[in-house]
Amino acid sequence: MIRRTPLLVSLCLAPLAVLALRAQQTAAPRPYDAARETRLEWFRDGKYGMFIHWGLYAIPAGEWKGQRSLGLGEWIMNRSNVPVAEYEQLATEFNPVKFNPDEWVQLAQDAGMKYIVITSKHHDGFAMFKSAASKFNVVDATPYKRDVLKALADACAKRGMRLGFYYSQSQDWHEKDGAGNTWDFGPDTAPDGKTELKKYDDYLRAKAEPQVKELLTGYGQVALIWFDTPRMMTPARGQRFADIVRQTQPNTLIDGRLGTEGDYRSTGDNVIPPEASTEAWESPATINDTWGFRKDDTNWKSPGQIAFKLVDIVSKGGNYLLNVGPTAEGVIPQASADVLRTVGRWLKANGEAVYGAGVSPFGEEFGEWSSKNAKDVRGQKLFLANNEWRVTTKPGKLYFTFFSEPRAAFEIPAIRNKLLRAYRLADKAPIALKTENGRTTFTMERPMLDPMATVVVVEFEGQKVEK
Ligand code: H79
Repeated sequence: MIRRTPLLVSLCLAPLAVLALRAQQTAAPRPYDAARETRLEWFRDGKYGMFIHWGLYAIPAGEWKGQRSLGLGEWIMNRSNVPVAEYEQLATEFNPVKFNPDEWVQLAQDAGMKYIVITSKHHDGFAMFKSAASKFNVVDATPYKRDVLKALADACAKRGMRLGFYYSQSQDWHEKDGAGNTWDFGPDTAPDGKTELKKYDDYLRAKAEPQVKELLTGYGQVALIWFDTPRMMTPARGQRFADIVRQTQPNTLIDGRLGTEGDYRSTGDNVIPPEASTEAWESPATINDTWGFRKDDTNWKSPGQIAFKLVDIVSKGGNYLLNVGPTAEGVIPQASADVLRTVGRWLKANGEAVYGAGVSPFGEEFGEWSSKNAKDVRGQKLFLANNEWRVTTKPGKLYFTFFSEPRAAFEIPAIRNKLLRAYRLADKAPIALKTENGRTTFTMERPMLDPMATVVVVEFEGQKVEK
């Protein structure tokens, strides 16, 4: 069961939206839906996707009029209260001459990622595609004049990469009736938090709904639409978007932040739940501390950290949607590309433990709830994570991934199936299993083959683990 209230989201969203998000994330398991399960097949197998946050905010890159603007790069218009008329001027400077969609797709492939999700329109309201619903778009408002989503869609189609679009359906700081721009247009709601002060449905019908329809008609097969921050999204409003998606491209997935039920659950930003769930879910995450490019953020996660999060997520039944933030010139920062390629090389040798793999049959390896009444930074019961190893499964196989060298012989958690043999995944070197008093252990050769993460496959009799 996924159950958490993301800190950033709780800090930032209007209280109503927080309730909506929380309700969605703690909803009871849903009835089996065969059509949904079919739509989800590639997603469940793929496990690892590239998120791309790219927009006008890459130009200021975290600095407005010589002043550092703190927070997420793509939030600069909000954090620095930039008036619409002034922010629009950024479009006249957007000319990403180094944008090479083939290189981006090649990077995702080298990284071992199976899908790409790119911002088609973030909260700033700027469309990275040609749109008849708003002139504030990359073709009509910039000197570049080219539809970057189309170029990326073509490159993805050519290379067999699935492509989805992030679309901020609710917040649109460019529009007087969109949610979120309080500095130009006043608050979205009265102090009661309910009475709406903007003609929100006018905005939805005039811009957001037509643009989502455009995304689903002009760019080939769309893997998914990634909605975000469902402020003021009643279930009925959400349903209007769901209907557009289903009627236009029935196989397109809907993420968990539409405001009505989607195809899978989205965790909070950068949140990995402490427990496994068999319902499809995805954790959107940053590779540094921002989504949109910031020139001052070089706090890149290491390949080892990324590999751990990926296997951790997979062992809990989820997907990892890992973000990169290209520069205004259209370049994915070299440091982030290097990290991704290092993890990609690891996946080349060890991907069998990741792609299409099932959840851990155990769970004790995740860690434990603090027995003291401690709370974490989100105000929730503290979970003390253990990061030494994770396990994923396929029929007849357990994949134990070690992130640090076991300090003693490793005891395989008890299962009823007969254990057949063990070997290292990357080089197939056999590993001896030793059974004493019904307990089976193995000892890995030291130093471990890959200090970042070494996978040991344990084969057992039968298809499924019996406990
Ligand atoms: O697209 C990425 C984020 O921009 C978006 N979701 C991911 C995928 C997102 N929208 N809202 N939030 C995340 C929560 C935002 C929190 C903050 Fe803030 C923005 C913290 C700092 C900047 C709002 C503005 C609260 C403080 C300042």
